[in-house]
Amino acid sequence: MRYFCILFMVAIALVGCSSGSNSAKSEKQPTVENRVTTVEFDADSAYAYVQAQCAFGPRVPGSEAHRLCGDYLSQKLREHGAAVIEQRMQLVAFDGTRLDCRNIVGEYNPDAQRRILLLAHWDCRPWADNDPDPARRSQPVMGANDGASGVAVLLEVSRQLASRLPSIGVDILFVDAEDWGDSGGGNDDTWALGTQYWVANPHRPGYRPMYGILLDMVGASGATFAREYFSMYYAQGIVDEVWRVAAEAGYDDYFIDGSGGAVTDDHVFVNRAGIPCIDIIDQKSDNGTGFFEQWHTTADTPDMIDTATLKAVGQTVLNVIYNFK
Ligand code: AHN
Ligand code: ZN
Repeated sequence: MRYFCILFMVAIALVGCSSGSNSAKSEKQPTVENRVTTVEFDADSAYAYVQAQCAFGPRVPGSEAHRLCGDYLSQKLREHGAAVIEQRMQLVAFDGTRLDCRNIVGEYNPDAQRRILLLAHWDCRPWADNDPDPARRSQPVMGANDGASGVAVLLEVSRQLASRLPSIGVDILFVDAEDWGDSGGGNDDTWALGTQYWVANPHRPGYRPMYGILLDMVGASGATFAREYFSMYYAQGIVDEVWRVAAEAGYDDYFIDGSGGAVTDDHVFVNRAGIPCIDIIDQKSDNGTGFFEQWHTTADTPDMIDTATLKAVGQTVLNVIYNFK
C-alpha cells in the first residue's frame, strides 16, 4: 500500500510538471539537435564586473589601477575554478614607452584536447584622442565598453563554467596593451601588443585550440555585430556557427547578417598564427570612427553599458560552449 501511495504521488507530480510547462510552451518542440543550454548568463553579474573594473580607474599599462585590476582579474578566475597562468612582460609602444604588461589565462579542463579560446583586451587607451573636447584628448579613457565589457562577459562566463564544467576545454585569455596603438600612423602592428606577445610566446608550447572568439565593445546600448571582414576571411565557418547559435536564442537583432568592415584587432594576430579566430565587435557605419559614439572618448563610462547587450553576447558564448558537438 505504501509503495502504491508513493507511485501515485510520483505520477501526480509528473503530470503536474508536464501540464504546467506545456501551458506556457510554444508550438515548436525542441529537438535533440536544437536544444539550448540551461546554463543562464546573468547580465547583472556581468554588469557588476564592468563596474568593478572601472572602479579601479582607467587601466592604462603602468598605472596603479592597471596593476590592481590585473590582480583582481587573476583572483576572479581562480575563484571561478580556473587554473591561472600569468605572463608578465615589458613591451615597447610605438612612441617608445616601456609598458609593464600582463596577459592572464584561465584554463578549464586543461587536459582536454578539443579546446576553445575566448579572449578580450583588459587594458585602457592612454588617451581619449577622439574626445569632442580637445582639452580632454590627453586624458585616459575609462574603457567601460572598450575593454571592460568583453572582460566582464568572460568573467561571468567563467563563473558559469565553475558551476557546470563543459565537455570541452575552454581557455579565457585577457590580453594587455591592445589599445596603445598609433591612430594616425597607419601601422597596424602598433595595436594588440599583448596578443602579439602571446602569439610569439604561447602560455603552453604548441597550444592549438580549435578556434578563438574575441569580444570587443560588446556592451553598448543598440550594439550590432555585423560579420567582421577578417573574421570572415579567416574563419567564416565559425562566424556562421556563432551567428546561427545567436539567432536560435533570439539574438538576431544583435548578431545581424550584414558584412562588417575590417578591424585591426587582437583576432588578426591570432589568425596570422594559424588559429581561426572571430571578432564579435560592435560596428557603426553611420559614425565617422566606425565604432560606438563614445569610442576613445572620456564618455566611455559604465552608464552607457546596456545589460541587454551583455546578455545577448554572453548567452550566445555559453550556448556555443555547452552545445558543442
Ligand atoms: C583600430 O582602430 C586600428 N583598431 C581598433 C581596435 C580597437 C581599438 N579595439 C578597441 N580599441
Ligand atoms: Zn580602443
